[in-house]
Amino acid sequence: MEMNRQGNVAPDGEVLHPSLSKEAKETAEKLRALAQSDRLAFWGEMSKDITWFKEWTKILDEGNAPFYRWYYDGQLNACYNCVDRHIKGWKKNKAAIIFEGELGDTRVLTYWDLYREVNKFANVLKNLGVKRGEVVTIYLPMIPEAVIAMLACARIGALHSVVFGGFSSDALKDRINDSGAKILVTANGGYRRGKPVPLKNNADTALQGNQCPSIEKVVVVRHTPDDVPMEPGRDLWYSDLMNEAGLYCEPEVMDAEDPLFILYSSGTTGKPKGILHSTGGYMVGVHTTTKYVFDCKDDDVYWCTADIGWITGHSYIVYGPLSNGATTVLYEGSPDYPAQDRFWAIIEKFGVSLFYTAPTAIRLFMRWGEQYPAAHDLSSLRLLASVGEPINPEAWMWFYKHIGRENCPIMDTWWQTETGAHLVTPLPGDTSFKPGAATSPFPGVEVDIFDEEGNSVKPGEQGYLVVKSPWPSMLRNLYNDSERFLNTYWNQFKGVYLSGDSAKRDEDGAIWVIGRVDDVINVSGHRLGTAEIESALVEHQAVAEAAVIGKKHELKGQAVSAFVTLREGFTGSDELIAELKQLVVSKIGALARPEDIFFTSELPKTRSGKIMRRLLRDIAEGKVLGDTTTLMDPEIISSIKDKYDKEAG
Ligand code: 7RM
Repeated sequence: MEMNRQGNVAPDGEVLHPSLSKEAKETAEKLRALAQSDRLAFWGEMSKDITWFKEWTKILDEGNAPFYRWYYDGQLNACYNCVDRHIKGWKKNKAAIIFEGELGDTRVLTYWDLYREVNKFANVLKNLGVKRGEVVTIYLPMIPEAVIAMLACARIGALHSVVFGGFSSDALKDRINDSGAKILVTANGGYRRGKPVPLKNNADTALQGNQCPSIEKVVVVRHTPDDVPMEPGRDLWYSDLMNEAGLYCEPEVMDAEDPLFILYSSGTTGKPKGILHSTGGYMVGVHTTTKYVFDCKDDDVYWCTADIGWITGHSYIVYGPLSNGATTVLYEGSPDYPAQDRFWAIIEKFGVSLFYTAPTAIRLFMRWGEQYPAAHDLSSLRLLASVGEPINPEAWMWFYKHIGRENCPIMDTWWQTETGAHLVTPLPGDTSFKPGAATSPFPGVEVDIFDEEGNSVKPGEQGYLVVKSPWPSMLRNLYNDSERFLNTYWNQFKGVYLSGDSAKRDEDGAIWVIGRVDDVINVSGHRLGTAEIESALVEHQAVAEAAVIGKKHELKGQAVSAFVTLREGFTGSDELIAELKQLVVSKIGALARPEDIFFTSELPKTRSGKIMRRLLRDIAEGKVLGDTTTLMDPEIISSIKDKYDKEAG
């Protein structure tokens, strides 16, 4: 039904926006009421949208908390839910994936096409000896083969471990070795702003000299015209294998609690954590949120601009939209290539109706100017959404006005790799939006904000954002590291999930996420651990010690900023700075490159020897120094500040 959808900004900044439809409003009310009256019954009801080979009879097992089990006597297959069940009716001919290459090449895969390709690649993997429960590493650009490979793994019960194509060979090597993958799927290359991304070369570097002993075969998708060396006996062309593969592969019957995938994510200390998701609960979580948060309907064209290498790509490019039988757009390139209106051209070209992107991108668009979206017909859009970091109210309003043209509500979705699916977000049926607030828990999710003692804080007070009861798409464990799983998420407050974010509630109860409380930094919506970057820096012979912080950055949210002490006999220079930046790029990837590196003779430490990064952040951001009472030597910090203000500030 048509409604007058004129936005209206209230004096306090609140945006009064009519409900997306009468139906959306009723749905939101119904979902919230059901979840309120019986949380588990709500999640039971939601699970009915999933096709189960064997219906579950038990919804939640809390016996071995926090190793929760959801729908645990049910059986299903995630690939079957995303593909097979849609080819039985009219959706057989519906576009499942619309791929737009950086060069402007378009490929459309219908559900039937996707079904065929996935079946064949599932057979390829089986022919290569991949068994249920084993791991396949996927290191691909944003091309349909990435989705095909993921779903093929799910079909045969293998776990995929997707490594973001922007990660370096070292990062790839670490992730392969942690997971013990047998097969690596990569491409001869990808595109980034007209330049080739040498994925296969990176893979070769990662594997050279038997550095990844678990890898038996490398499957290479030919995506660019570039020639790459192929190692006989190890490297195989994707197209050759597909030509020989059988057309049908029976989907494995998986238990709800069988793992679906691993995805590595940065944590507070040490190496990235292998976050493990299950099949049943994850599918219910991503299906339900895609359906209700995005109001995803059969005639929508949905576009999420994230990369498949991140959880947003897993949940909201692949599993959520495809499980809903939606059309999902896959774009390989950058927002400014060949021109700064590329996103708006894509929306216009495909008639995108649901658009999900990140605040860092929106801030970039703001800087480029509203003339770029203004030059395009964006009238197909009906709902916008944001993820990755807090969206500042100015960016929210710009998004609302210049992209949504005051006709589209904005879903500011807070969630994490660990949570699998949205946990805090408005719903499309809402009529009042607070720019900058993730707003309310999704129905059936119990979040709270705690002080140090585990008491709920008062409105206006900042505290730890926690989840008080289990939810279906929660991570099940860290791969091969249960102890770290318990320590990171569950040991601060008993029986309560610690997100690592801080937040506050306003007088109306709306939740405002503030940011990380730990040593995780957020660069353009990408999670990086300070520890990873520091250990890359100290590998340089000149570096004695390094402290990395996230410094406020207008576009990226945070920028990597490093404080470095040098070994005896070395002095800081521009060349050394360049070398150190390059070292970080080669160890982790370009997204971790430090924006600035500052040499200092000492780092501020506590009596127990911990580097106080928070004080360094105060210095870098030109703030008044916070509490310095726990420092071993308070003199040091003021001398660093003086030197910084003189040289860098
Ligand atoms: C989905 C994703 C998770 C971290 C999380 C937050 C931050 C994400 C929002 C947000 C404020 C949001 N997974 N974050 N979404 N902060 N508002 N809507 O990003 O594992 O890569 O990162 O991202 O700090 O803990 S992630």
